[in-house]
Parts: sequence; C-alpha cells; structure tokens
Amino acid sequence: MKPDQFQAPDYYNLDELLTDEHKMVRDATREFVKREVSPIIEEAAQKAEFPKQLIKGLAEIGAFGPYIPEEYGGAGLDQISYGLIMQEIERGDSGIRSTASVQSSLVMYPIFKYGTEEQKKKYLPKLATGEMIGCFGLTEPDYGSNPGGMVSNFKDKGDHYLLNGAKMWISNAPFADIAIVWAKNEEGRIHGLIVERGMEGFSTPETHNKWSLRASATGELIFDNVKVPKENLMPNKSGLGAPLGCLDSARYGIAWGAIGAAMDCYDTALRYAKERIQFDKPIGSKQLQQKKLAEMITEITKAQLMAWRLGVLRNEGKATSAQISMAKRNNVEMAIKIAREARQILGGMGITGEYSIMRHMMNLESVITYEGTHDIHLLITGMDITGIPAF
Ligand code: TGC
Ligand code: FAD
Repeated sequence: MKPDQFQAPDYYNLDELLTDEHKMVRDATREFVKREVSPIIEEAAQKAEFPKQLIKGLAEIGAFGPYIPEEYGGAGLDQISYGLIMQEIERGDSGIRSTASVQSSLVMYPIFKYGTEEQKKKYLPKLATGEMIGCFGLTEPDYGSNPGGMVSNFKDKGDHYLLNGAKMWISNAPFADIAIVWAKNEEGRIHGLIVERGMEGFSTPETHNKWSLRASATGELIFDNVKVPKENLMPNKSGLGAPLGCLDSARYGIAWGAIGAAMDCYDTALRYAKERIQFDKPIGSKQLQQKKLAEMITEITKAQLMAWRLGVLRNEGKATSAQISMAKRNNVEMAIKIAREARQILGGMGITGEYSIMRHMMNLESVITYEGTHDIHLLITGMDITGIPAF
C-alpha cells in the first residue's frame, strides 16, 4: 500500500468552530491512524483479520468510551470530540471504527446508562483500557430491521436467568469478553443482560466470506440454556427503547465516521488526478474529473456542517433520534457515492490494494446497512415529518 499522505480537507474553515481540545483530540487520533493503522490495514483486510494489536493504542487515544466520565475510566470528552475520533479512525478503516463504536456506544454506554453501580465499576474501567472487549447482540436471523420481534428469551429460575436464542451479524463477537444481549423476559419485555465468555452454553462462531468490513470480526452469539447470574441484568431501562437509545449514540458516531472515509477517498483521488498524465496532461485538468472532485468537496463540506451542528445539539442534550437518523443516512450515502466516483478517477489502479478507496467502498456497504439500513432511516424521517409510521 502507498505511504499515507493524507491531508484533511477543510473547505469552509470548520477548524474555527472547534475548541483547542477538539483539535488536540482530533490531531492525536489522526497521528495514531497514520502511524499505527495505515501501515497494516490493507494486509489485515486482505487476510480478513481484525488487527488486535491496535486495541491498546485505541484505548490510549480515548477511543473506548470518549464521553464516559473519567471516574469510570472514560475520557470525559464532549460529543464533538467523540465524533472527531470516529471520523479519524474511519479515515483509516470503517472496521476499526466499528470496534471503537461498539465498545463505546453499544457496550460502555448501556452499562453506564442502564447498569448498576457494581456493573459500572466491574466492567467500565476494563473496557476503557481495552483489557476487556465487548459486543452488542440485537439483530437475530429473522429480526434485523424489526428488532422488536426478537425471539431470544430468558426465564427466571430463582437464583439465575436461563437464556436461549441466537444473534447474528455481531461485530467483535468472535473475540469479545462480554456481550450486551437483548432478550425478552416471560412477559415479552426486552431487557439487556451482560453475558460473559466462558458461561456454559454460550458460543460465538465467526462469520466468514465477507467482502466488506474484512478487518472487523463478525460473528453469531448462540445461547443454549445459558445460566446468567441475576446481577448481570441491567435494571435501569427496559423495552425496545433501551437498545435503540444506544443506537442513537452509535449512529451519531457513524455520521462523523463516514466523513472520514469520504475525506480519505477524496484526498487520494485529488492527489492522483493532479499526478496522473493522460493525453499529455494531468487528468485533473479535464472538466469531467474536476466535476467529480468539486462535487465531492461540496458534499463533504455539507456533511461536516451537519455533523458539527448535530454534535452541538447533542452537547446541549437537544438532538432527536430522527435528526441522528438523517445525519447517519445522508453522510453514509455521501461517503459511498464519493468512494465510487473516487475509484473511477484512479482507473484500474482504483481496484487495487495500493490505494484505500476500494476497501472504503466495500466497507461502506456494511455501514449503509448496519445501525439501521438506508431505507429504515428514510422511514424514520418520514415518520418524524408526517407522524405516520410506514415501517
Ligand atoms: P417503535 O414502536 O417506533 O419504538 C419502540 C420504543 O422505542 C422508542 N424509540 C427509541 N428510543 C430511543 N432511541 C431511538 N432511536 C428510538 N426509536 C424508537 C420508542 O419511543 C418506543 O418507546 P416506548 O417507550 O413507547 O416503548 O418501534 P418499532 O418496532 O416500530 O421500530 C422502529 C424502528 C424500525 C425505527 C426500529 O426498530 C429500528 O431502528 N430498526 C433498525 C434496527 C437497527 O438499527 N439495528 C441495529 C443493530 S446494532 C448494529 O447494527 C451495530 S453495527 C455496529 C458496528 O459495527 O459499528
Ligand atoms: P432486513 O431487515 O432483512 O432488510 C432487508 C432489506 O429490506 C433492507 O434493504 C431494508 O432496508 C428493507 N426493509 C426492511 N424493513 C423494511 C420496511 N419496513 N420497509 C421498507 N423496506 C424495508 N447487529 C447487531 O445487533 N450488532 C452488531 O454488532 C452488528 N454488526 C453488524 C456488522 C455487519 C458487518 C453487518 C453487515 C451487520 C451488523 N449488524 C449488527 C446487523 C445490522 O444491524 C442488520 O444487518 C441491519 O439492521 C439490517 O437487518 P437485516 O440484515 O436483517 O436486513
């Protein structure tokens, strides 16, 4: 793979909207990605292996629980810093950002929000340092976009719960130490349980043959009469709103993350267009290529403004779930379109692992599907403006 020459586009001087802390966090993450992620990511993706050696460094830059308070081991940062961390990591690879998103928003966040003090003390500090890795089990084989229909269930057996069911498409599952599992009790109410690796009847087979997110490990969670201690139920919220509340946080991070992938594709294509000579001139001198690049920087700039404004709303506690859906949907589609256009600017070279574009493009096919598909987010906007659910 070519050396990482990334230069971040900032067409509207958005740096002026960031605090010194935001810029420090962003620059430290950018430096980490250049130093640790870029040199190894192509090989990891080709081999379809999650590069576990990155875990310690990700923890050190605060990527695990950026906004979780410091008393629980988090970095205590605001929502814009969290977004910028996701942007920079996904600039390197969506699969690495996935691991950070899941750990922060889908594992640490529910423990922090819905867990007991004992659960917070037991798990959060180890999750923040990467000593422990978590995963989030909501999707089931027959219930993807409609998680409320889930059939995974647990029964009260006096001194423990007995958990049965299966989850699929679970990021980090093959190596996670704990799983946040959403299942129904005997009354059909959804609750979150913390299931630990090693509990009898709990297995996590890996999902192979993915053409997307190859540097992220995906798997199933299988529960065959797993005895879960009663103290592992998170008591402070139940119902579908509990897992969906975690998704708000993760979807917000993806709205920023997708900008990172788009920036990398744009930056690569711009450099290539200025260097590549055809018909005795750089291809960047041709109007057709300039149109592609001009439209890319326009869309990236719009997405940056949207993400920043959403971050301000989240810092003020005012962002709605529907606003988050709009940003996730818009920014991921923006990124996938830019990846496709950027790939064309590189011609044949665009399909090789010499450049990051094709990897980003394939990764974004997962990103546009997980955390709510592109269609589901459109329906969430539709419901928000009409008041009529069309699911
Ligand atoms: P609905 O009746 O609308 O809502 C049920 C309850 O949930 C509340 N609610 C929310 N609460 C917090 N945040 C949100 N975003 C919420 N959306 C809804 C709602 O108010 C209600 O509460 P209550 O108290 O009245 O019961 O539910 P529905 O069954 O009609 O479904 C709505 C729909 C389709 C929007 C929802 O099911 C949905 O978002 N589906 C998409 C599923 C999804 O996103 N799955 C993601 C799985 S995790 C994942 O992909 C991780 S990838 C990680 C990585 O690698 O980065
Ligand atoms: P389906 O729900 O079957 O949807 C298929 C198609 O139908 C889509 O185009 C969808 O938009 C459309 N559709 C569905 N309902 C409607 C409707 N009402 N109206 C119109 N169109 C509709 N899940 C987790 O719980 N944890 C994870 O860590 C996790 N990681 C993932 C990692 C990867 C790499 C992938 C690919 C997925 C992951 N997922 C995870 C699962 C992901 O959230 C689901 O794939 C996603 O929610 C869609 O579910 P589905 O694949 O079952 O598609």
